[in-house]
Amino acid sequence: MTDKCWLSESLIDHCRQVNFFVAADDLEDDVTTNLRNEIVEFFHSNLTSTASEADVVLTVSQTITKGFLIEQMAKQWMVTAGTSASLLNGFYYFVMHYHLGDLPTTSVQRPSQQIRMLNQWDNFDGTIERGYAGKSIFYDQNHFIGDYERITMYARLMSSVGLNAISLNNVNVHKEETFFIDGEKLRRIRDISSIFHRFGITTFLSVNFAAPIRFGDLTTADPLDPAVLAWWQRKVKKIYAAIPNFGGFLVKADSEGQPGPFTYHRNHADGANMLAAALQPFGGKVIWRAFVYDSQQDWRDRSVDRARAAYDNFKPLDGKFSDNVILQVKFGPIDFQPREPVQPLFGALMHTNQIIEFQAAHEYTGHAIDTNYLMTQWTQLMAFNTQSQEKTLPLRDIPGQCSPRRENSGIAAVSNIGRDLNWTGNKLSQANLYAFGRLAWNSQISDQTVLQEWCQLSFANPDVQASVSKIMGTSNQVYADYTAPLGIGFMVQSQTHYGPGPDDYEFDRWGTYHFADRNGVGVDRTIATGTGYAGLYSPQNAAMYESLSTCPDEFLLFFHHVPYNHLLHDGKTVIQHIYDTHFAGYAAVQDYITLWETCAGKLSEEDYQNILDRLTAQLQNAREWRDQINTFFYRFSGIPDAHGRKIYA
Ligand code: GCV
Repeated sequence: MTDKCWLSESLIDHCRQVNFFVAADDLEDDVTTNLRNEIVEFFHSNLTSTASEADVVLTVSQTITKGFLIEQMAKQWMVTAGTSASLLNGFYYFVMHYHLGDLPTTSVQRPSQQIRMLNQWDNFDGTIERGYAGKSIFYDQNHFIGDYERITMYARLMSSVGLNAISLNNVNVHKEETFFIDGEKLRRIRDISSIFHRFGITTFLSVNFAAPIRFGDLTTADPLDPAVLAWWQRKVKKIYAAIPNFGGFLVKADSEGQPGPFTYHRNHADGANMLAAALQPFGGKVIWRAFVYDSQQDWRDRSVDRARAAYDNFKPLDGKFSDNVILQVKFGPIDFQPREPVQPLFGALMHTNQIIEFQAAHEYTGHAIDTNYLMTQWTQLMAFNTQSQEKTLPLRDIPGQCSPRRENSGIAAVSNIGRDLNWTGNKLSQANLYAFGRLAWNSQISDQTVLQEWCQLSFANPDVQASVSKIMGTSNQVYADYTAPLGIGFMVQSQTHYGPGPDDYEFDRWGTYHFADRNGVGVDRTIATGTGYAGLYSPQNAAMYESLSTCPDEFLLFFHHVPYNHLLHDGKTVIQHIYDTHFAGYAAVQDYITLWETCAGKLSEEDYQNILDRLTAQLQNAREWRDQINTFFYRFSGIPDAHGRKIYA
């Protein structure tokens, strides 16, 4: 049976005795109908016919503008929201926190981020790009699976944590998916979209910029050619005829082989604005990705720095995008690494709608084999002060404060779910899906608070909750320690992005180098002697990263090339830090296993074994990282471990 994740059986049992009343008057719609259905069918609770009989009264009332209000009045709880979608969010919030027992008598919940989106990287053939939890729940072998029960459960999980948008196919739009925007495929997309709609979630599609050519209708996709705009207008009209509440397009253009406006010597504002013009009459949006870089780089040429690419491409276009275009920018300048500084476009773009992009999928973060609670990293990134010249804002406030149209801003994550019965491959990775929703809704919330919530909702036994919380609480740092010392990044195997491959990328075309040699390691991105990337930040942040004395150690090798005996702020040398973290990483995973084994018999055998198997595989991975990375740097540096531990010379 499919795992219910944090909407567990014990939560459902707890809600069974609660009586609900739903009041929407003339604001009744598909979502309120679905809410009643959820109460009865999923939670097996009762719907009363009058408000006075209910324990909980759920009301749509336009007196509330955003989010929802929960109040305890005499013997009743009142949940009130301005829209049916927010009421549904409020309902799930209520049941989860009722079960947790932490509802205050009055609580106002307003979403921090307006668009709270998951990006599926699912392909029509059923594979998922960078997916580690089985095949797609939507597609298989170029067919729509039609497993509406599964899709409904996914929509429910999303809505329960306040997510409100989804894109249904990979941003790398291959041959078959190009045709999702028309014909029978569009009708099947409509069916999926209507499920999400009932849960207050808006559907988007990733589109192929060269679709007018791929459909065989035109010989060009030039965004300034009126025939191209007319083609998209016709397609968009058909889409809205089928799906009136369609959200719009997500576009990866001129990146890693995807077509885009550069082919026609046009810029990305030309490309995005053309699609935006076609969508505008229907209220649709274009979410345009800033992940544009030269993926044919020559490693010999050190003047090109991939980290600069998004900034160099998009900063000059600030203010040139239409109101219904949103630039979706990865959190860091490279690519979802275990440790990366915040992308300097954040705080520099002042006239462009923005979405911050995270990756819940574990591409560089352990493939859902190694335990990794990503929320730890996300909250650190969200708290980073961009110190922008015009406004001093942490990253979490950038979308809302720096987007000209606040409603066209937010955060997105690449989803980590697949057809595995537990959704995320590793049971513990469910926490990242839950946490992403919580972060999108409340961008101030701490990673520890969310972890406690998730543990208590997901596991009934207090010992298991405590053990999981202990393991996951340190898991993100442990993984970063043994894979990405001091922000170096990209020492993974190039084919899989899992396991050590310290030199795999060093002479490659992807622009991801660490420049380790016998004298030192790291990328000089300073203004004084390097690529100048550090200078893309606000003056305060640029100065902080530029100077060895103020650059945080966790990003030292991202910004500087230093000798192995360079001293970190704690007085340790770089080489000793590398050895220590790699030995400690392995030891930490050993401790995880010892702790986990004390949980045997205290949760379902399936979940126990799933987690044990993953931890066992993680230990093997941590061992490889420890020995290969330590040996790699020992061979270059010739410096022995100060503690005489085994390094395979
Ligand atoms: C969808 C990285 C991944 C690619 C991914 C790309 C992107 O390069 O390795 O699989 O493609 O990011 O975000 O577009």
